[in-house]
Amino acid sequence: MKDLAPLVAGLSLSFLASTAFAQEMPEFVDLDVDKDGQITAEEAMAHEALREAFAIVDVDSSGAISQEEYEVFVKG
Ligand SMILES: [Ca+2]
Repeated sequence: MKDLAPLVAGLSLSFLASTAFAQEMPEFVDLDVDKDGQITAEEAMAHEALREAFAIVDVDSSGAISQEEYEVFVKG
């Protein structure tokens, strides 16, 4: 089972990294200031990481991030 050690260590590390990242992200409802169910580019300006990733998170290029798109971004 010795051969699995690097793999397990790698998985633990990526789990920790994703957990730390998730903790830095606000809730969807906190970013959706006007509560219309979408985070617009303007609303995304409030969060640096989201602002930078906006085009990637907005998977369907609708110009706004849906709750579903946001969950994918935060939780992977
Ligand atoms: Ca909104």
